Amino acid sequence: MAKPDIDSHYPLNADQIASFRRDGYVKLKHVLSPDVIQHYGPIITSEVYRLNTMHLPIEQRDTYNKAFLQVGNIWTKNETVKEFCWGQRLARMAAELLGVRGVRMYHDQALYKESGGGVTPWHADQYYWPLSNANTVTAWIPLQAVPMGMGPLAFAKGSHKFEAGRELGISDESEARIGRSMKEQNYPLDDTPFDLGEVSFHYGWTFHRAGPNVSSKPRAVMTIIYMDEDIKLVEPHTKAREGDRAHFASDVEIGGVMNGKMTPVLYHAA
Ligand SMILES: O=C(O)CCC(=O)C(=O)O
Repeated sequence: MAKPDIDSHYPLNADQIASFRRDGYVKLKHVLSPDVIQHYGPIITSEVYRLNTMHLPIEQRDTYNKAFLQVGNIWTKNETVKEFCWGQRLARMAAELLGVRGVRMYHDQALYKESGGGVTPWHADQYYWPLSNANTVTAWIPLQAVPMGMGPLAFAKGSHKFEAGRELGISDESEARIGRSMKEQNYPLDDTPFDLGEVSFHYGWTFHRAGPNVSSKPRAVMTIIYMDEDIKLVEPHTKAREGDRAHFASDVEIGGVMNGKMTPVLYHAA
């Protein structure tokens, strides 16, 4: 079967770019066609269940593990998933939203919120990443529509400029403390469904969460994390960041550009 279109240009207008930079995220419709989702979705899903190592019943897990099955770096294990992650459309959008010449892959990560899966507590992704600047972006790519009952990703508008709470990993404490401070600081909550083909992009420092999946089906989502092609590795300092360095940058020197074998450039403006 011919490869469905994951490469053509998705023209972003000035308002969409401005709202990403002002609000810390943007939700965009019709980014992926039903054909693309039908082609890649089942392959990603079968890799998630093949590679998943979480086999405890939901009620025996902690809050983090109740939120989703998490399987990363699938691009290194499956050629079709690699093809999807290498798609030029999403990578170019990431570069244009960030306003950089090019982006590298940081990693991919599938996040499957099972039926009965719990909330994804408030957090900011960059807490986990030993990276030198804020030009990082997660593309959150639902592999079906996400109605409210499945736990769509929700954002605190403008929160990427707010620093308190960045030191908290995903936990009951992050849910309580960041949730409280987002209310106190009056950051509006954007908690809305996703259509089929809609994709969101959020900065690494944007605070976000997701509700539980009260539907009878899993919420299948792929994410691709892109970063400025010139971003550097910084001293990890925390256990979580040491883990990321070991996974994604074992061949990069502290202070050096993140140009190791796990983090190739995916898009560079001609
Ligand atoms: O999918 C979720 O529930 C959380 C996703 C998330 O935190 C992310 O993609 O950064």
